[in-house]
Amino acid sequence: MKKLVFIVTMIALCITVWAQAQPRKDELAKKENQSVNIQKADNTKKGNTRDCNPITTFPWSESFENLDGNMPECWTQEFLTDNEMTWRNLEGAPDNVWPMAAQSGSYRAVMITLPNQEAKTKLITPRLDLSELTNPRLRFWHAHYWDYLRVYYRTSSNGDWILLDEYITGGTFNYTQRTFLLPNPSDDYYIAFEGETRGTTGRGLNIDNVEVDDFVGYVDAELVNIIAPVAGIYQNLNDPVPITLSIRNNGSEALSNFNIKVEVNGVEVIDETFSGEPIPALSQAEERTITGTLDLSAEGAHVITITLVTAEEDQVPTNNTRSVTVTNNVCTPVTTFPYTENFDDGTTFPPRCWSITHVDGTRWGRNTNPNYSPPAAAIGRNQTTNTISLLVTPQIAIPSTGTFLLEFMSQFIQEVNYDGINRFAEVMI
Ligand SMILES: [Ca+2]
Ligand SMILES: [Ca+2]
Ligand SMILES: [Ca+2]
Repeated sequence: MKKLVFIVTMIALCITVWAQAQPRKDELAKKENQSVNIQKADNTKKGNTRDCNPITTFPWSESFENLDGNMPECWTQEFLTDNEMTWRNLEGAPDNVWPMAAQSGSYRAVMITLPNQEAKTKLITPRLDLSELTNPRLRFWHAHYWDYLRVYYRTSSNGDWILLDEYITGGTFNYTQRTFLLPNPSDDYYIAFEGETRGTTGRGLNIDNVEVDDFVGYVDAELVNIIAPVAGIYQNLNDPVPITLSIRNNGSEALSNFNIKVEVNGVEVIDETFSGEPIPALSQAEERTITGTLDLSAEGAHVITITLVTAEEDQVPTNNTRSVTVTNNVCTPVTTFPYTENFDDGTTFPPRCWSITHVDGTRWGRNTNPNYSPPAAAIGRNQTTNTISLLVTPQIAIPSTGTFLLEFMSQFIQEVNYDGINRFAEVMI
């Protein structure tokens, strides 16, 4: 018997030596196939769920570290294409993988094919018993270029996979963390990361730091953006100015118990209890217009600072406040003549009480080229053909008697660049 084992070993060694002596062009493919076979065998052994108890202790996480390059126990893989390509536990960047490292630590799960190969494989977590959790939350990091990633869950080992999210537009070039509340928790729950490699341009799919925990008692209201008022210079803001906010609830429970505090130049002008529909837990940003409005009719710059103040302590108070500056010019009609604007004062453009209407993309600006009306002129420049923009004077109260003359200096410059595609036209006043 010992002799037989020896002979078999010698034959295996000979095959290995022969394989190593093959031409270089076959080597990469062979290496890949070998590692696939090893992983398949490994998965069969380690992915055998008969020996795997469900995960019942949370937070639960998988960092893919300290596994001697094996995939973690009780994770399984499901091949969806004839090209059975496994997810592997990789360090560094073999096979041209991008990114070239793990998200943290040294290892992550990677699915990559050789150039011109396409494959689809699900990497499936061990069985998770979520029955004791109030708000089971999934977090994971992923990165991939061109290849596709889809994330699924199922609520029993023979249930249908249900799509949680997909990342299929160009890729996620740098590691990005995703967070989800897991729907329909059960005691036989699985999450699948489905990689789809897409031939020559893809550089592999990377997953790291998969975490499932019970997301409870967490408060984080975020003021994502002040949608209105929009920062800028306005004229004669005499009407009440509405406030529209983009609010995201990063917390674990629906958010309704908070106040919106508004200051203008450091003076509180609104402290309103939120009265709209509650914003769901872990929501997308939602747009809400509050009841209070602003009086910005006074002349000058108004720094508007808005803060969300939650009833329970906010875990991330740094994202609760945003500011926007709205400058109001109180403009009265021009009544003194002659009236002149030479665009030479460089402090603001357009000059006070002038306005610009971007009808179709032309940009008006001030230019100090000495060839123009020294030392500066208003320049309207378009970079595509046939665009229109209006540079508008202040309101002029022309008396009903007398004769009033409009005079302006202008120059039209047109350049067509050598490839004949873009046209740069300038109008100078
Ligand atoms: Ca890791
Ligand atoms: Ca917050
Ligand atoms: Ca001038």
